Amino acid sequence: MNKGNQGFSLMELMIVLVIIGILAGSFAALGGGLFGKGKDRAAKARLQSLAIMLETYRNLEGEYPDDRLPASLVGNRKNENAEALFLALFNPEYTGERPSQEWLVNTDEDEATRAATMLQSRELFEIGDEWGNPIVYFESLHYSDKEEAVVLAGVDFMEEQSVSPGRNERTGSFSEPNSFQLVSAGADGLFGTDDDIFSYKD
Ligand SMILES: [Ca+2]
Ligand SMILES: [Ca+2]
Repeated sequence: MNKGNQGFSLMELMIVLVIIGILAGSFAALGGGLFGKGKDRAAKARLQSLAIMLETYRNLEGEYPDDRLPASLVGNRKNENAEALFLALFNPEYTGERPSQEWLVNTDEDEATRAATMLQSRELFEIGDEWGNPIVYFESLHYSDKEEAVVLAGVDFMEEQSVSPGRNERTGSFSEPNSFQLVSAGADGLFGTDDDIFSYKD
């Protein structure tokens, strides 16, 4: 038997390795894309379940949670309406469904002067999105002139951004004029970009 036919030549091996490399690369890209989309879906689902909790809250309490901190707790003026939403949903007297404690973040790392919720901690948490940034909450009673300073988690730094209630692009009037708006900064961790997620938009 000719020695040259006994196995793969070096050239054949290299071709096979290149093909395996290309296939592995495309599977990784495909998997990454699917994973990214899955996280977006989970983020949207989180906003939707939070929106249902707010409707439950209104059924039980007669109004949506306040998006302002009580005067006794006003601190660094950052993440305030996200913190107000946390205080409302973790109020010991509230009997409806609460967000998972796994969702809680505290990107501005502040504390209340007293433990104001059913949790032992004095931390002024925010309800966070899938990427660890606060979900911004606007209650329709206070849309006018509302501007929220939000501290973003970032990767190695703390970044601050100002966020205002969303308006209809055509008419300029506030979206959801009789209820509330929930907004996540999305995968890029910045508000005002295309991947932002809204409770009131598909
Ligand atoms: Ca906080
Ligand atoms: Ca964004």
